Order: sequence, then structure tokens, then C-alpha cells
Amino acid sequence: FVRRCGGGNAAPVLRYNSTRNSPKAEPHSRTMALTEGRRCASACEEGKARLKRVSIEGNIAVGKSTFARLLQSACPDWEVVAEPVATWQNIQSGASGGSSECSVSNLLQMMYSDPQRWSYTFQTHSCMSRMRTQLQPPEPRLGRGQGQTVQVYERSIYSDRYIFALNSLNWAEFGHRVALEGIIYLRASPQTCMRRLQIRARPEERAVQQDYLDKLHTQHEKWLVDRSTQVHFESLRRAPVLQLDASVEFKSDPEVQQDYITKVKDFMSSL
Ligand code: UDP
Ligand code: DCM
Ligand code: MG
Repeated sequence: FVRRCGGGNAAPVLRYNSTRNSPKAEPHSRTMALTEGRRCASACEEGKARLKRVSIEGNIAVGKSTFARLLQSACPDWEVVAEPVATWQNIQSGASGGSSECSVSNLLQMMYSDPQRWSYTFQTHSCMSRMRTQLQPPEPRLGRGQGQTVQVYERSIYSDRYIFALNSLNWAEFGHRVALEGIIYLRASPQTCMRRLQIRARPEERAVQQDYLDKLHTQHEKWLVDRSTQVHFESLRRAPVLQLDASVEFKSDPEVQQDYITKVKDFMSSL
């Protein structure tokens, strides 16, 4: 799963609404654009009081990316940030010491092919890449003059932690800096997710079994419906959850889309 490449290993931030040009990140997300977030931290501090951060959570292939794209079209002032799956499929390393050569690894594939060897590495890397993204201040142009800045993330470090893995981040230090005001839970049966996973047909996910999606579903339910998962932050424990029924085919139903967008806007106003 490792191949050679040219140089350069900057970690990109995938946003749906950037006006800059970008290469295709994933085949199914043509409108996704790529920017490198290098804005200074003080801008974030300034914007803190007005900042609303919400994550979209849900099982693998439930429709998070699909919904995120719909949300970005309906709410162009919001910053909707895609899960950086494409970067996990293209981890670049090397290119140091004057050499322009580096290698590219598909860490997602490595994780599914040999979970015992690669799960920890994958979880650590994916969570750190998300952390880097979510610690960045909002794009300066967003929410100007409207009294609020909204950032919507596809998944969060909290699902990395409470759904997929326990990892070694220093949570006491970082937890409050990536706090969420609310969570959108796209809820569907694990059977629906399996059907969509097969439609999407990511090569890396070919070996995913129904049983695995069942377990992830249970974890989501415990965290976001029963709220019985032991979480480590008071604010996260209290964060309101908007449940949307993702078992309906919202992708091809404009009426459902309209209804869900309205619900998200109302939810956002209530935070
Ligand atoms: N999908 C669908 N109907 C829907 C929502 C999604 O058929 O109402 C399909 C979508 O086109 C994709 C697959 O389900 O092929 C998984 O969707 P997505 O990548 O958005 O899921 P994610 O893993 O981001 O939750
Ligand atoms: N993934 C994972 N662990 C995480 C986050 C994601 O194993 N902490 C995997 C599950 C999917 C892929 O990454 O195969 C992307 O997730 P999705 O398809 O739900 O967007
Ligand atoms: Mg996705």
C-alpha cells in the first residue's frame, strides 16, 4: 500500500465552500475544495464568542458527506469541513534531508487489511489530522457582520474517541479548544449503512462486515441517544443532539432535504 511520489507533505484541510481551485479529493465529492489552513490563532480567539461549532455524526456510509454537501449548498456562509479521508488514503512521508523522494501510504487500507498492526496508528493519525483541522480558526470571510460564525464538521475527535478508539491524546489540554456546541446525529439502521457502503464501494472497505457496523451503531446510540457513554467533558455531556432520520433517501428527495435543512437551521439558532 506504499508507493513512491514527488515531494511535499502538507496536510490539507478539505472544505466544501472554498472558492480556491482544488484537485478532486474523493470521487463522490466533486464540489469539495482544498485550502491550507494557516490562519493565526488570535483570529480564533477574537471570534470565539460568536463561534458555533457542530459536528455531523453517524455510522460509516450513513450519508454524512452527502448531507454535509447539501448543508453547504443551503448555507453558503457556514464553513462545512469534510472528514479528511482522502488524506488518510494518501499519507506522504519522507522527502527530508534534501531528498525530493517520498512514499505514499494508504493508511485506511492498511488499517482494514491488518487491524491488529495498524488500527492504533490509524486512529492516532486520523485523530491528530482532525485535531489539526479543528484547532484552526474559522475562515475570516465567514459570518462577517452576521453576529455568528458557524462551523460544521463531518465527525469530530469525540467520535474518534467514543466510537472508534481510546487514544493517547492529552484531553485535558485540548478538549475545551475543540468543544462542540451541538451534534447532528444522522441515524439509520446498520443495515441501511451496509447497503450504502456497498453502493459507495470504497475498495478499502470491501471487507467491512455487518457485525462491525452493528457495533458502531450501538456505540452511536449509547453516546447520542441513551447518553450512557461516559464522556470526560461536562460541555460534551450537555451538548444538544439533533437527530435526523437518515434511513430515508434524503439524497434524492428535495422535500426531505428542505425539512432537514430547516431543522438544522433552527437547531443552530437554538444553540
Ligand atoms: N446515499 C444514498 N442515499 C442517501 C444518502 C447517501 O444512496 O440518502 C449514498 C451516497 O451516495 C454514498 C453512500 O450512500 O454512495 C454513502 O454516503 P456518504 O459517503 O455520504 O456517507 P458517509 O460515510 O460520509 O456517512
Ligand atoms: N474511520 C475509522 N476510525 C475513525 C474514523 C473513521 O476507522 N476514527 C474509518 C471508517 C470509514 C472511513 O474511516 O471506513 C471514513 O468514515 P466514513 O465513511 O464514515 O466517513
Ligand atoms: Mg464521509
